[in-house]
Amino acid sequence: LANGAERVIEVAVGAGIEVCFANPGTTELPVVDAMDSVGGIRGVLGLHENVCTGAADGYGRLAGKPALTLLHLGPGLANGIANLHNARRARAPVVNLIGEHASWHLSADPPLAMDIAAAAGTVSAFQRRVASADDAAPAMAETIAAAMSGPGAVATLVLPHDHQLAEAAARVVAVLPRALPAVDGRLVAEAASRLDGHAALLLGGAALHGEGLALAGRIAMATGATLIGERSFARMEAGRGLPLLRRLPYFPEQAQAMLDGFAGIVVCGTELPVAFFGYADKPARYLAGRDDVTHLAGQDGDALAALRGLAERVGAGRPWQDALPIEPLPLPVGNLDAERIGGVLAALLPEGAIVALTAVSSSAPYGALAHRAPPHTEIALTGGAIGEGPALALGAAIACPNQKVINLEADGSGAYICQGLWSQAREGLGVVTVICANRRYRILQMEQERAGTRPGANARRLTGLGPPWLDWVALAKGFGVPGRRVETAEALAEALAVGIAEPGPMLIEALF
Ligand SMILES: Cc1ncc(C[n+]2csc(CCOP(=O)(O)OP(=O)(O)O)c2C)c(N)n1
Repeated sequence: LANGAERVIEVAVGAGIEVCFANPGTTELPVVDAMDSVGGIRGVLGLHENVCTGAADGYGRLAGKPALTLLHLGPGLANGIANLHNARRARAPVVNLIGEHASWHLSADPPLAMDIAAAAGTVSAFQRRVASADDAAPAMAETIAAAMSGPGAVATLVLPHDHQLAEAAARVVAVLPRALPAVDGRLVAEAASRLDGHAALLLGGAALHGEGLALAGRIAMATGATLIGERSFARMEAGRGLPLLRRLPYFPEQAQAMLDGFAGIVVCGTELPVAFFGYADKPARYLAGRDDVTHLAGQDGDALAALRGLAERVGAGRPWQDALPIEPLPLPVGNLDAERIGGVLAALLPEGAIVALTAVSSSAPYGALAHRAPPHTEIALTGGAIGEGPALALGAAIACPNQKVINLEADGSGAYICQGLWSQAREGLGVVTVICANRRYRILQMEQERAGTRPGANARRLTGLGPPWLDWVALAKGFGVPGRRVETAEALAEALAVGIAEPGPMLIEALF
């Protein structure tokens, strides 16, 4: 005999789920106990719900199957929403288990009661409330299926406490994800006719790694088209020998200029590119008004099938080969800046590493060099909600235990979620966090400079991060992670080599 919570865990384990990033409360304790009585799930405690949800995002992107999150009622879910938003944008498969008050107690309006459905609705492609203990297993099966449908989705199950505890009949349930929509053959033909040496293939989603990227490389070799990667990508492979992707710039006039340079654009695995923000005097929808654009597959489409069709159509045979041999990168020297940080990382990166690229204004120089580093995987901030790096890295390291994870993080962003370091230490994960410590919200100051506003006292105080200055080595130590502060490229290289060699986590404060 089993209770509702145990049925939920049984279904999860049966579907191949192995990890639960949790921050439980009283209403989730039956699920916690069920993880022990049923077995098969590794519980990972996050000291803030955004650690749990960001880790589930990173895990889902790399494992290709969902992790669970276990969050306490509406307030716990609310704390995790920013990174569920990033997960939704990444099309990462995530299954949220949200405890709820006993169904008979809810009408008493106890202090933690909140409109869970409203909160879940902003980030979930699917949500369901368990109606009885017997409903727990089928509800869980539907939720997992929703998370695994299409490229992946955030799906949420709300579990009233009484239904978790009540005895539940054994039921045979099937997890039946929805398949990806079929590719339109006419679009494939149209796309094939557009691609030549003046055209570009703008890629996102599954087109940025593995088979998708290899197919894109073959298509580029066959047609001469330039490959471009979407800006806020979920998972991308880069490095020597892999197809070279140009990266779409952040600022709209630069992105527009890049895309305007091509006659004929095929978009596959992502939506038509738009600016991060709308500025009255700047471009916003980069491909609007053009008649030489084919949207072959969107972010919920079957990018792989589309590329397979396209490769066949253009007669793509030869795999990608770089036009010129790529020399290993030299190690930069001198005082640190974003360029030198990117240079040191690209030069020392071990093959097969995973780089969580969340350093906002300091990430771009690394991106420009990534093609010259050994082959590796990058995961980025998809939804622009900062404060995800250490959590993404946590999830990535659990999904890929044999790969080194390096989180290139900014100090402002890292301060949202520094307790993620504690979970890295507790789980003994090989994560190196490099904090690009420019001691300000630099991107906001850049935006102000671009807007031509003269910063007053408030503007300076609200975009500067000190005094007091954050002491990242002390913060890391407090969370159980050894740290070093460096101010030169030479010292960064030395510290990074140590971090890469050590099995456990390490933090490097790169001050500039
Ligand atoms: C959840 C969330 N809160 C606030 C913002 C607004 N915001 C965007 S960038 C930024 C500061 C970035 O500073 P930092 O992380 O230090 O990176 P830098 O710009 O210095 O490279 C802020 C506050 C956001 N994007 N997401």
